[in-house]
Amino acid sequence: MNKKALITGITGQDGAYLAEFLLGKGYEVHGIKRRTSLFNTDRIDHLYQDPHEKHVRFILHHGDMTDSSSLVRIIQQVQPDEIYNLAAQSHVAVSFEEPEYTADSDAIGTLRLLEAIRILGLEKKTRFYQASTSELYGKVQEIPQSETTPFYPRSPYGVAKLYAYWITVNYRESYGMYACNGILFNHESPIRGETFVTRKITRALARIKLGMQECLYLGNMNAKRDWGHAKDYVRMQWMMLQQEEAEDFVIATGVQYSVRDFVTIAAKEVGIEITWQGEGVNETGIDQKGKVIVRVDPRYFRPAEVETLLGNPTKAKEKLGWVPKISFEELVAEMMREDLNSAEKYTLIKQQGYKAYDYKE
Ligand code: NDP
Ligand code: GDR
Repeated sequence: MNKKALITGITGQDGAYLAEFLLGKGYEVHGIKRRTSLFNTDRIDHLYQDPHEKHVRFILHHGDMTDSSSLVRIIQQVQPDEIYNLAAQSHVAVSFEEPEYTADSDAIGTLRLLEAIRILGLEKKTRFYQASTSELYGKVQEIPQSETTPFYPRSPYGVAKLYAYWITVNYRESYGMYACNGILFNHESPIRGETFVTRKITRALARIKLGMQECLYLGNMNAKRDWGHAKDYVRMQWMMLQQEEAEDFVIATGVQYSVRDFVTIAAKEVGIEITWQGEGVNETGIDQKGKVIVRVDPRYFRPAEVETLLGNPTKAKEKLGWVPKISFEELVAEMMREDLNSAEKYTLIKQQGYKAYDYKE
């Protein structure tokens, strides 16, 4: 019998990579997808299997983290061996604009899943992974951050995830469930959402390179992050559910760069040398022809900022033998290459008089 995994947030960056990874391990993979007016399955289309065929191992269910009835129904039907709770309103800046919804989906949504497991009597069968985050550290109390560093979240997103973290620990301790938190630092890829800073940068630089856009507008250029590749991080999510005992782990590279560094390194990949001038809201990035291609727009500043994050992944290395396989430079190069390809493809399609619906101007 194949093991069954249920992934919430399967249409997201991690959901797509994890589904692919688990299918490769022979799992039957079930995913929860919320109703949207368009398909919104771009990241998982290559995994789709016609439900009319025999031996289908990839199955989608309609459900929502804010709707207990759907979660209970799906878990009852699937009887999963493992649940990966990746669904979330995951954008920190947006959480300031939609704080209540963020709490409902990210905090209470996690409680709904844990309660569903309990109500259905699956505490001993179903293992639970919670997508916790380095945003829990927020205003950092220690450098680098490990499993024992105190939390100090700085956004409605971080606070919602703090609840989700502790309710996962609480259900483990109260009901003997195998439930654990992966405290993951930022991880990126060519399928990262377009409004997170890395993807925003690689997408814009590709367009600037091809003359499709003049300038890239960013917020806090000094913010520092510990950026890894999503493929390395989903492998770790699975590893965390294969242990004898459930434990929480920090997953990070242990190296940090600023947003400015990211822009400089990504630009080099496409042959653009950036010189930085000015500071704060007046900072600009100038290319070798003297053209300003990066400006600061205070619209992208957050009401409270997380200035610096740097993870200490020693526990994951020592206990699970996990080390990231993809370097920062390889990550940036891959993202840059993919965004350049998409922009080139879009230009060609447009030149032929067609519309490319999957590319946003
Ligand atoms: P994405 O934003 O790419 O994906 C989020 C997923 O959650 C999407 O499938 C989205 O669906 C789904 N979702 C959002 N709200 C609901 C809802 N109410 N009901 C059902 N599904 C919903 O995030 P990532 O893949 O990058 O991250 C995965 C998880 O890991 C998230 O919980 C995130 O907070 C957490 N995390 C991410 C890190 C990172 O650097 N990527 C680091 C640490 C933690 P839709 O496609 O319809 O929007
Ligand atoms: P983050 O990622 O908030 O760390 O959350 P994001 O890429 O949005 O921001 C990283 C840093 O870059 C600064 N920044 C900008 N950010 C965005 N989005 N757009 C800009 O124009 C811009 N300019 C500067 C931000 O201020 C910030 O300091 C991500 C998400 O995936 C979360 O779900 C996850 O939990 C954490 O990573 C770990």
